[in-house]
Amino acid sequence: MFETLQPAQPDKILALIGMYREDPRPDKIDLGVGVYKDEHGKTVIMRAVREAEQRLYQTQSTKTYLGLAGDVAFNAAMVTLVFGANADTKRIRACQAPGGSGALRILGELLAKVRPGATVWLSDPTWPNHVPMMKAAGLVTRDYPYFDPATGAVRFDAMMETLGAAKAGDIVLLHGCCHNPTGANLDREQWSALADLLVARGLFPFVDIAYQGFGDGLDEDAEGLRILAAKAPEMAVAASCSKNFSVYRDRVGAAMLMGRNETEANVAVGQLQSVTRGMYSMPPDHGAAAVRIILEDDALRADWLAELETMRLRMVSLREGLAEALRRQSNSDRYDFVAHHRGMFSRLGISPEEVERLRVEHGIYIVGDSRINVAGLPGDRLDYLAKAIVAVTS
Ligand code: HCI
Repeated sequence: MFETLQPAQPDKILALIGMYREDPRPDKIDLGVGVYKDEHGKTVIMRAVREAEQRLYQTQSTKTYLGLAGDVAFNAAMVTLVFGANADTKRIRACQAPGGSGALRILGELLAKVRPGATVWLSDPTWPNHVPMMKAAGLVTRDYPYFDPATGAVRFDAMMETLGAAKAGDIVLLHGCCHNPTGANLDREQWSALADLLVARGLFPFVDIAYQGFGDGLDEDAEGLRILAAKAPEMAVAASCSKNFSVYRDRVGAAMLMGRNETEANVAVGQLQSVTRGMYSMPPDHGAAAVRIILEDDALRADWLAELETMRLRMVSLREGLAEALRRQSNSDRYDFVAHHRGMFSRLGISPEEVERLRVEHGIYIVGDSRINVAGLPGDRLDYLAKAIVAVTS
């Protein structure tokens, strides 16, 4: 059976985890996979998640099936978290999914079911897994310009021009906040202009929001998506709890869709559940149950928000620290964009060979496209890191 198979290409981001682990150098630095780490380099379980898990352990009396949509109270709480308290919830439906990735894939499957072979536009660059996920769902992928490596800014005019020429009915995949891998994001006016364009051209917005709360704040990070929701007749959203609740391995996410009216939204979510039935039936419960307990309890929610805000502010300050260190070491403002970017990532704009030299010569691990995980930055060794970056690039 398997004799004709060729070895699969490893996931380049996940492969870095193993390489870093095997590196014996004590001063190695891991800026690879997108996982939040504290100042000790640890990905800790958040206080509210620990407490919610304890409550779950004490009170859960059965592990019988919940149903295709998963935990319906989790789904309702996620709709409010993402779309906001004033959302038109009559037209919005959600289905719990195994992580943001699971949400992306099942929504991709649903869109391909509605419109076989439809085109989905992806930002250039985008999270590398977007491409195989959308293709596996049966969609055709194309790129819209997004990032200018020379300035570290969004190529907004070029993006609008390309999307302005897309066919009515095409799907546009957008990063809700904290763009992965670049860290460059749209501002409020740009979201608004983009929403007008999508509506005018009959394009379908599909938002991937995996880092809500890691950029400018929980509500601020959802602002673009909410601007879209206020203007667009229909949309889809893949939300992840992996990062903002730090529940990576528990696989917690939500696939959401907004229909033109309540009837269409109900039919669409029913079809989404028939997609999951054909793939894995039901999502895992544990992490979503913990998230639901937090979101429904005022005190736990407040503690979660406080810890999330500490994480966010740490990343903002590390950005400022690295930008300053790079300015000092390079005697230039080439890397100032690192301080203006938001979220877990920035793309430094150095070559794959320079990235390789950072790993081999300095034990510094970053993704081949020169994406750094800001949360992995060592606050007390930023000049050491900046010096190494300057050394391999000059
Ligand atoms: C990231 O690092 O971009 C997010 C984490 C991730 C990476 C590769 C596969 C799944 C998740």
